[in-house]
Amino acid sequence: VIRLYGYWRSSASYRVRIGLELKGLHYESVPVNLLRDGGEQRAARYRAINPQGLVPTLEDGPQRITQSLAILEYLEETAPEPPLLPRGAAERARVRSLAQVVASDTHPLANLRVLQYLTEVLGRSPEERHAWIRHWLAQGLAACEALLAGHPATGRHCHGDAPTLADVCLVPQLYNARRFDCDLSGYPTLLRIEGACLALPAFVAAHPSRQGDAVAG
Ligand SMILES: N[C@@H](CCC(=O)N[C@@H](CS)C(=O)NCC(=O)O)C(=O)O
Repeated sequence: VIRLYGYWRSSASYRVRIGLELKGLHYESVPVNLLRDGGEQRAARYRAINPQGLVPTLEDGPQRITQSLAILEYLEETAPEPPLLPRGAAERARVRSLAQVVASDTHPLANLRVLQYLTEVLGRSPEERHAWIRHWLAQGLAACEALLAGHPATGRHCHGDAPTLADVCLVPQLYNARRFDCDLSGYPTLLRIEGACLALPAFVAAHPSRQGDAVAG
């Protein structure tokens, strides 16, 4: 049994759901409510599963894996079809670097705990919090646009005509940027690729709005 501890609106959880769906793997969702009672992810019960106190965590039988990219690489190795990485070393590096622009350098800066620290500990206003989010998301998305637009390896998707780990990271990041009202008009390539992804059933099934713990509004 594969079990995914996650939260409907968490973009790192969303990445893993897309990967599981693309590979056609059946899994059980275990919701961890990031907002209830100061965050279930921080409670001792969940920290026993993931000491970092973050979602997602994947359990595959006796294996327990944290960090969405490590989980996705694990899925790639244990369920290689359809592949989410291209074949050549340089091509794989391109896909991984696109994924890491999002996962390492963009998403962490607008993560819940960072935003809570800005407002609750440093006393920043909601406007300053918003400016922070928009600034860092725009930097990350602009970098993705520059890396993808006009690159010969960019196709219908970030790399060629099938989704890879780069698409798996990009689509949740765009969802996240919309939540925070970011202006996306400067990223036509990203929007085109997002459109191609959202036409695929795996991306539809993994969408936050389709999760059992989703809250309206
Ligand atoms: N690098 C981690 C990031 C995990 C992460 O930051 N998860 C967020 C949700 S997207 C979280 O659990 N936030 C809870 C918090 O900040 O307290 C990964 O890719 O799995």
